[in-house]
Amino acid sequence: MNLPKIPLGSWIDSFVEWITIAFAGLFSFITATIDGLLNLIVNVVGAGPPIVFIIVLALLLAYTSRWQLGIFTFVSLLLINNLGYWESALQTLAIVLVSGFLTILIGIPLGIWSAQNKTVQRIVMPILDFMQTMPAFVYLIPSILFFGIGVVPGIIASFIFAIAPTIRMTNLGIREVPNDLIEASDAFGSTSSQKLFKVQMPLATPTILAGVNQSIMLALSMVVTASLVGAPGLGADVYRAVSQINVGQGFEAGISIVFIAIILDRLTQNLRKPAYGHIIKGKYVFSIIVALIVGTLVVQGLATEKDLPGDPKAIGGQTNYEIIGIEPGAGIMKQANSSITEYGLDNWKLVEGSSAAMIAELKKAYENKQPIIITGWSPHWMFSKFDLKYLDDPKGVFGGAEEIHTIVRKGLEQDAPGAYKILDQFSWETGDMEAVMVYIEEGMSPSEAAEKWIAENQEKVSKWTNGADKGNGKKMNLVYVAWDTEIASTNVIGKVLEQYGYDVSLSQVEVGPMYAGVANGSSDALVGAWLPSTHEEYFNTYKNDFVDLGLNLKGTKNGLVVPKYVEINSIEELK
Ligand code: PBE
Repeated sequence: MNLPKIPLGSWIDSFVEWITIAFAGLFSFITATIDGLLNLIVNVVGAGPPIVFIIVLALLLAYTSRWQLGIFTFVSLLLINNLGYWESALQTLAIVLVSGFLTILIGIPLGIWSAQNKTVQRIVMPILDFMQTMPAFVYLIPSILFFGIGVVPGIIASFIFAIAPTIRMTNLGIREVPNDLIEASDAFGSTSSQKLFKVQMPLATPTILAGVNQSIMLALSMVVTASLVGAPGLGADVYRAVSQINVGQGFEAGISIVFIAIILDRLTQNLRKPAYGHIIKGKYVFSIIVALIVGTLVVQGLATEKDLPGDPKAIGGQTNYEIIGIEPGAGIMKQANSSITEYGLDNWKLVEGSSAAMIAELKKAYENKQPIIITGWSPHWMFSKFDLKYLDDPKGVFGGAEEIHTIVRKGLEQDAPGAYKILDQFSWETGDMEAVMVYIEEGMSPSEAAEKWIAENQEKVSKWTNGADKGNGKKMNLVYVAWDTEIASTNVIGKVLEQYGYDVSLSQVEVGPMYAGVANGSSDALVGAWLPSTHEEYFNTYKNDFVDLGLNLKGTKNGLVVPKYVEINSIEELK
């Protein structure tokens, strides 16, 4: 059968585009509210020196879950602080608390509603199944378009992923209230709200809280995923560690997440029946906590009228002092961080995420003529699609024009001399690479774009394959990172090798793993080594374990990029 492909993807695209425009106002309201809530929490928990918060939380845990848990909380939080993950831990805690709060706010009423109404239940339950099984990553994509890069899309995606248990357990809890009790309350003539609040809810509370506890745990499990779109915290630390193959850092951040999970789990499980509830009444303890929170807020409100420095009309105020970055392990991220120190841009922060998320953010800002600063590089299709400019970099932090090198594993020359020769002879110009990138941006798949470019540039390609032995089905693996430049080059050279008889597979990985893969021989080659400065560190770490075949392209550039309508011209003007 030869049915045409159903354009499901493009329908979803148009639908999302429509929502983005139609509900722009609502989305900015939600973004601002969640951001505000989050800052509030970060400010309260981060108000005093860490030790104050540590002691308060340890006492609370001891109260709800016995003294052993109190000691565990005290020691594990001290350890997190000692390892240098305190700020991150607070961010993560705040993210989870906000997701948890939203879950309760929306999940419990929905659960009650579906317990009272069969039709609602029939509609809600399959939707919940869908929400839980759809890979959570997928929610990130529209979330970026709706809420921009940063913590908010991360929270929304976590919330969608995590809300199901709260709704389900609330529904279940209320339905499980024994029928004779319901009949009794009916017989006494209670109204349905009396029945709900005096009979059903109190009896269902343990089940509902178990659902909330599950939701909070699920939200915590989303922190690493959320960091892909720029949510800060321990999740971002883990992601960075993966990106740079930093085993030690990954473990430290990971164990910090485990500690937080244990603390939150025990706290939410025992909140209703505190271990020492018979000694001090729960309501006193919780009043003290509330008083502490309110007190901190009041003191802070009085002390901090300051807000961010400078003129709100200046670029900093308009962009929230954020430079939109890409994958944390990218060389350009290191350069962007040193530009912040070198130019003394103390108020600014670099948002980590991914190239795709950055581009989405650029598109959105560009359509609304809003100022934005991104980490940009050329060749790149964004320069042909948007009117952009590099900010001058008088201190040369982003290095000068660079080369892209081809690097292969040791032993490839003996094992696959033909492929080695092709990789060695592979060389093209920025215009070539840009053409492939534009094809992809216009909707072709990377492999179609590569095929099209190859068909149009037979002469160039024949110079690469000149004198090389055919592949005869020999297997070849190429590694690359999902940067537009590398997607283009890797697909082209992959296709050329394939057309020359090799059985080629492409693996998309993070930056560190790309270098490590070729160095340890698990991959055959990479064609995206930006040298000498962008990937200097990775190159130096692994240079004795692979073979550098020299450049395949020259004349690249990295820097901070803004749309032309932004009125500054130099990084110095960010100060
Ligand atoms: N880039 C594109 C990469 C190299 C290729 C500039 C984003 C980097 O910064 O590592």
